[in-house]
Amino acid sequence: MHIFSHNSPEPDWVHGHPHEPNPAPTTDDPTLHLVSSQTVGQRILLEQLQSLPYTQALDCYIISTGHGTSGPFQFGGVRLITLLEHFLSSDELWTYVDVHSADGFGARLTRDELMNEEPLRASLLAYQLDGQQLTRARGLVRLIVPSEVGDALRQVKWVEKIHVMYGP
Ligand SMILES: Nc1nc2c(c(=O)[nH]1)N[C@H]1C(S)=C(S)[C@@H](COP(=O)(O)O)O[C@H]1N2
Ligand SMILES: [Mo]
Repeated sequence: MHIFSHNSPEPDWVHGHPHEPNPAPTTDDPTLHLVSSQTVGQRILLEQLQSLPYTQALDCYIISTGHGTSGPFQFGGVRLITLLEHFLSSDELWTYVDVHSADGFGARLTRDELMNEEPLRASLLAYQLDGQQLTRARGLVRLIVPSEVGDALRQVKWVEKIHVMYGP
């Protein structure tokens, strides 16, 4: 059981990712933690994710600078904005989220970008890959940002914590 600080410093990955992708998750548990300074933290089980509206992202590529491109993949899961709207009250004035993985990786997404995505190119918390359950080894639960086609730095495997942030 992890205790997450509400006032954590800037994550290292905000300034770039010098390292090679990690090959394996650090735990087997796909449970997510939604953390915000304005509400009580919430655990989100895989079954809860699966009960929210299902969305697909077609023609996704994982583009690695080090070891080439893989895909196209069809990922399935829950839109990140859908999850946030479901678990946060509608009067919360959050402005961005930091999505952290169990191995210390992560990506930042703004509310503006999440609200303005095309439905079939939307950022997902993915638990399916090409119609099959995504395995833990392949990243379950994985953040997929279809619009990112540069270096895979937003395609976060093993999402563990979504930190809701306020202000600029
Ligand atoms: N949790 C986590 N996610 C990650 C990384 C990582 O090290 N840890 N590396 C990123 C990088 S640099 C790449 S290239 C891709 C590799 O994805 P793949 O293992 O599906 O090919 O994952 C991205 N997501
Ligand atoms: Mo990479």
